[in-house]
Amino acid sequence: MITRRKALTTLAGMGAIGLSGCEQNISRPLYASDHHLSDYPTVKAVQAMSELLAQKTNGRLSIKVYASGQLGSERDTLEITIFGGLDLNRVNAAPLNSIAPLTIVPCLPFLFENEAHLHLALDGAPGQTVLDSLQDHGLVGLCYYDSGMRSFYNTKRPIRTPDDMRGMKFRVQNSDVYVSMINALGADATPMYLGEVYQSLVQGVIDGAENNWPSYQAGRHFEVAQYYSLTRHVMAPEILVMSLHRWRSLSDADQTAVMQSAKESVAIMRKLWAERVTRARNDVINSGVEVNEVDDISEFSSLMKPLWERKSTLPKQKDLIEEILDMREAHT
Ligand code: GTR
Repeated sequence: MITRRKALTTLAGMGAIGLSGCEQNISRPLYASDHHLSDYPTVKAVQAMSELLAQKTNGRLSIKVYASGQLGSERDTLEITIFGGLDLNRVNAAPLNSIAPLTIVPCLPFLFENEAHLHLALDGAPGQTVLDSLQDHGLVGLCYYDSGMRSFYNTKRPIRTPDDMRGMKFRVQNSDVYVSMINALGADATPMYLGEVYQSLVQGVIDGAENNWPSYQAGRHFEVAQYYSLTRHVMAPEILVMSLHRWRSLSDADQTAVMQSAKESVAIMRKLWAERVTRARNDVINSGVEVNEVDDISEFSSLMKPLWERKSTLPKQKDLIEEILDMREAHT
């Protein structure tokens, strides 16, 4: 496992940070972290952003992505990004929950009706409100990337009702929302870094986890957990953040170039994402995984709804939820 100390030593070796954590070298590319392997759409999207950025700045600015979690877990690398040791970080919204409370909203189960609703909300005012809120926490929210719909998978049996989950241990991301969600369904939650899930499934430390098709496939979890049940309970997006510390060191023109390149990479990512979902789904189904639909999803959603109240007590969170719910009608 990559410890925070090891990640910091690596970054110091790269010249990203001095031993004091201060900026040493500004004539290098921007450094970005991503948990996923180098062929994953999020990594490719940031690489595409790098090309756009280089075009806009005559090659002065570009991005080097450290993929495959080389620099550590999303939570650890976020801390490093906040203090300025890393420039960019592509993470899921979930590990931001304990840092910036508005990021809890897009992680709420069954908030988005479908992809069209999600895009409308994230591309519109609610999405911008969440991105803007990151500045109070040492980060600049650049853009969202798609992360599809998360569903449960496990080593034991198909999940058709919450009762089927009883007694099982599910790995979740490091977020209270996810822990509460699993507990509300009557199962046990084990927060864990994604990189440890495969081995934990093999060893029986956990019985299952939840994720979208591409992550279920990319992490090879489908080889061990052969039941994938389409609950589609969460559509928490990926977020590309920049260290506020680094952002402030850029000229206005360079800030604009970074922001525009990030926004332009979103369309590229959406195309890559759609292709990857299709490929991952086909690969997984062809490998013999048992995939099942859930007849009555309200059995799940009704248990998870009380969690909205408990996890979003701030007026700003409540307003955001209302705004997003109002968009449900608008997209039809
Ligand atoms: C993936 C997401 C990762 C990470 C992962 C997880 O879908 O792309 O950023 O959040 O899920 O479950 O840890």
